[in-house]
Amino acid sequence: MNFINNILSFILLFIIVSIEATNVKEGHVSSLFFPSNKVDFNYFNITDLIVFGDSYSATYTNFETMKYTGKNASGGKDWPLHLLDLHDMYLWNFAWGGATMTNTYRVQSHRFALPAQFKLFEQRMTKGKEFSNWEGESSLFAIWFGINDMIKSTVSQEETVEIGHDVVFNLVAEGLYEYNARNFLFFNLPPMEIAPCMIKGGFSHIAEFVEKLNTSLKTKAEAFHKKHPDTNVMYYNTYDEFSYILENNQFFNVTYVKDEYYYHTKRDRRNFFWYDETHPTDYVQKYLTDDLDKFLTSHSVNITISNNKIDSNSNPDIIITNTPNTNSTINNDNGVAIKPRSKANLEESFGVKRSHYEIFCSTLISLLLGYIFFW
Ligand SMILES: *[C@@H]1O[C@H](CO)[C@@H](O)[C@H](O)[C@H]1NC(C)=O
Ligand SMILES: *[C@@H]1O[C@H](CO)[C@@H](O)[C@H](O)[C@H]1NC(C)=O
Ligand SMILES: *[C@@H]1O[C@H](CO)[C@@H](O)[C@H](O)[C@H]1NC(C)=O
Ligand SMILES: *[C@@H]1O[C@H](CO)[C@@H](O)[C@H](O)[C@H]1NC(C)=O
Ligand SMILES: *[C@@H]1O[C@H](CO)[C@@H](O)[C@H](O)[C@H]1NC(C)=O
Ligand SMILES: CC(=O)N[C@H]1CO[C@H](CO)[C@@H](O)[C@@H]1O
Repeated sequence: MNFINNILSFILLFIIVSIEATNVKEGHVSSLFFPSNKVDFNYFNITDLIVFGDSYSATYTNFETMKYTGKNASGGKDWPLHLLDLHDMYLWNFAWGGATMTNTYRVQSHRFALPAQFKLFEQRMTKGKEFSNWEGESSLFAIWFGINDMIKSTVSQEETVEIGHDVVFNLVAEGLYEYNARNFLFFNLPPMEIAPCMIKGGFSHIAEFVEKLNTSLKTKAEAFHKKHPDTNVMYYNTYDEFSYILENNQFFNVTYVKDEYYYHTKRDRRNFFWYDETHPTDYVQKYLTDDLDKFLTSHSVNITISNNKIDSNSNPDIIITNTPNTNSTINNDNGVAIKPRSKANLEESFGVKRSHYEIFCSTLISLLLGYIFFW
């Protein structure tokens, strides 16, 4: 009897240890923050979000007016609009579906590959241009690329990473720095090896491709910060956050982690991880954004600034139109002013989840230890 008990407790212990060991952490936990030696990162002082990317980030901006439409490939809001819900900011979004870091390794050029997005930024937002009313210290520059590069590149993985990241860092990040950008947010690649498009498309070695892109991005982001120590450089780990959502899919009510909502539109979209074969749903985008917001908040100095841009926009009922160089409107095409959130709201996201899990684990472990010691 003792022998069986012994075996049983070892099995139980083994199970608990392996649950702990394979447990993926939320994205913000393993994300990296390289702080400026000159200006502390103050999330509460950030009034402008400037985005470069592909369909994961796109809100489809009219580059004449810089208004965005909210058109999307996720069924709802992508992360920039979710982040605006959590943190009142202007959005200047250059991202476009299908965009790659460069056209040089594509058969068919994309109209808004990263160099073209950067050129648009220069034409619309730099000194003397129509939308130049932003400052480096209160602007956050986000760059998320690589998914289409994995699909479209005609050169080797190594060359793709080298050529693509040369554009990201030497053309765009350096260029933005010259224009006084000081807060950089680089997104790594999510686990695209499990995306239906990769599986169905018969792409091989995608996990290796993701790893190469992520490793290079991390190294280059750190090197960029070393070269410009007066910048705040952030490396946000979408890979871990997506993995975390998939691993804890029951908590997130994401019942279907393989099926695409696109083929089951009668069901509830919130229960799907994938909207279609390439894109996660807007709900997954929301969970990602909650974690990103947590990351940004946790690295912020907490000096509350009385800022015209935000204070004058505090009436959620006013109908707004987008006017260049004003400090009282948010450029939302739907004409709805975005309600500023209080600091209390910023802190609420997911506090409960972690602690329930921790309580569960520690209770289980103490029960087990008690059992072993007393028996
Ligand atoms: C996202 O796209 C869907 C249809 O493609 C549309 O119904 C929805 O309004 C869009 N979401 C936003 C926030 O514009
Ligand atoms: C807030 O941003 C402004 C630029 O808009 C900058 O001059 C100021 O130093 C920042 N303040 C803090 C406390 O970060
Ligand atoms: C999951 O569904 C339950 C019940 O409808 C709800 O209370 C909970 O907030 C949902 N969780 C998430 C992350 O949306
Ligand atoms: C600022 O506040 C957030 C929570 O709101 C906290 O996580 C973070 O550590 C604080 N930063 C500093 C520098 O105190
Ligand atoms: C910014 O706001 C102030 C007061 O809120 C106002 O006097 C000023 O004209 C505004 N500036 C612009 C460019 O709209
Ligand atoms: C497949 C792979 O290597 N993914 C990695 C992407 O980058 C993050 C952070 O650097 C890692 O946690 C993932 O393992």
